[in-house]
Amino acid sequence: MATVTSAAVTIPSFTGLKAGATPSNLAMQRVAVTPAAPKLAVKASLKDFGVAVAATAASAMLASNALAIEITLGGDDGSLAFIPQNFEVAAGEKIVFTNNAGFPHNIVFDEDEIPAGVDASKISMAEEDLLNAKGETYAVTLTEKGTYSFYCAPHQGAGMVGKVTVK
Ligand SMILES: [Cu+2]
Repeated sequence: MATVTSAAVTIPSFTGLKAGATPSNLAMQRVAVTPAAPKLAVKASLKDFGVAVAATAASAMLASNALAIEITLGGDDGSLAFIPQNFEVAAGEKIVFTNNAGFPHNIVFDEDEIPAGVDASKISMAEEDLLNAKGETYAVTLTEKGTYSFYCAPHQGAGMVGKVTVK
């Protein structure tokens, strides 16, 4: 567990991506169980293991070719929000939304605020589908560059909206 976690969270740090991203489905499932761990683990692993671990993680990343960023649904303070609310990803990078607090949540892309030619229904959860338990995830990969707005259907009125820029 410790080995997988430190390797997983070292990768985004090494590549300059945001803390919380992980390289594989396996690692993502483990991270989802402990959503508070990644940022701390990134600092600790780099400090403790330094360049050797980063180099190993980079090799694993190239082999798996699966970057990912994790977005938390609902703050520990009870806030109804995507955390972070605004973020950037590379085209083709997996975005994993992880249920944390204040659920049920879901992720619906606004058909009027996504790049032309992108089908909102193919990247969104259905409005009636909900993440009902802590640690549940919804993953989406965006390949068209541009800005995408999305919201949580149950909490849109409470301001649970977000924006991702695909570069
Ligand atoms: Cu919500």
